[in-house]
Amino acid sequence: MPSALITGITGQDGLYLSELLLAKGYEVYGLIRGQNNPKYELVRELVPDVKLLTGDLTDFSSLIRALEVAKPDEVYNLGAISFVAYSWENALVTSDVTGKGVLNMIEAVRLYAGDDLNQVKFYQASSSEMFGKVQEVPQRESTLLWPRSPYGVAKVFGHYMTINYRESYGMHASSGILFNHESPRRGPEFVTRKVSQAVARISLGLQEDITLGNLDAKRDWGFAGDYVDAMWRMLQQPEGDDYVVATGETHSIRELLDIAFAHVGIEDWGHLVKQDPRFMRPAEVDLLIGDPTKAQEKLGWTRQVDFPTLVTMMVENDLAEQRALNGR
Ligand code: NDP
Ligand code: GDR
Repeated sequence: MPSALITGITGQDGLYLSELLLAKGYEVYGLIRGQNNPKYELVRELVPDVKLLTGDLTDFSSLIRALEVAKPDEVYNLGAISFVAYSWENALVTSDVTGKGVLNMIEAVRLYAGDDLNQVKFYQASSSEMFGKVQEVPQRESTLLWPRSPYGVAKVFGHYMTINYRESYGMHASSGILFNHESPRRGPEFVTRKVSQAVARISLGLQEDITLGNLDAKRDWGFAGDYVDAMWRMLQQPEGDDYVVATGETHSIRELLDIAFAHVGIEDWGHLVKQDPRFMRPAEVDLLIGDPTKAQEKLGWTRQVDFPTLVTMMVENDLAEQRALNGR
């Protein structure tokens, strides 16, 4: 039975990836931080077969200990401070976790694996946010990186460290440059879930309006369940490599609002959406659109869920959740 260690187990991707690996017959270990993590029960409930180990990406010895218990064939480094807006106000801790945390994890893997470095395959969760002020449209593996946030800069560090460990030590280390991916499990601080929750609550009479930032930003949004499959496929290749994972389509926040509101029968949402500079970013990434050709050709990966289906899935989930919470 193959074994995998996942950091970021309590996050959106950690949960989908554990379900995928458990279904494939893996023994799955998840790294969980903190002395009383509020998401512990959620993980226990959704993926009870995952074995949880205590550790933190900023605590090197905890990573070594986790590797010695899990004895993994595959390590998926998904743990990060992942909210871009937060990273301006918390740039140092973002650098420590999202940047240096990658070095801690991959160095721990190198030391743990010893002479047989290829016995442990490593996946790094890199991000389209590294493209930032885009130098090419669509963005591909070779596009020049120009990050626009402390988060993006930290991810660039982790990306190049992963490549460096592959080139320096011959490790099976892959960097997945994933574009935005969403789901009903997305944190409510991210714009898709913020919108799906608000639209559900507005249609049920529980909320009057929603306050957002830049409505003209464009993202290449896919479904998280499809994207964790690409992570797994990368580690099944004969060698580590870098792959862009994206849909190849881009949509604005306005289009997101159009589809979400239309699903609850509201065609004209202008009076329901307010804007506040609080939600604007010091430097914005205006247009992200990825070219997933390499992932399609080399990994045989394709996305299954399109944008309208994703948005309606999220609104439906929030309608059910809000009805249950509020007895409607
Ligand atoms: P989430 O924000 O949902 O999850 C982040 C995870 O990281 C949580 O489990 C969190 O744990 C954990 N974490 C935070 N700090 C630490 C730490 N110091 N030590 C160990 N773990 C820590 O992110 P997603 O699931 O959406 O994303 C997974 C990864 O993919 C992240 O690295 C993200 O940056 C990257 N990514 C995500 C994309 C997306 O669109 N979702 C696109 C491209 C990249 P806790 O619950 O304890 O806070
Ligand atoms: P992003 O996701 O920054 O792309 O990072 P987010 O959903 O936070 O923002 C997407 C775009 O929406 C605009 N926006 C708002 N965003 C939020 N959160 N709240 C608002 O009210 C709002 N109004 C407009 C933003 O300005 C932005 O342009 C996500 C994370 O998962 C990262 O970890 C990951 O690396 C990238 O996706 C790819």
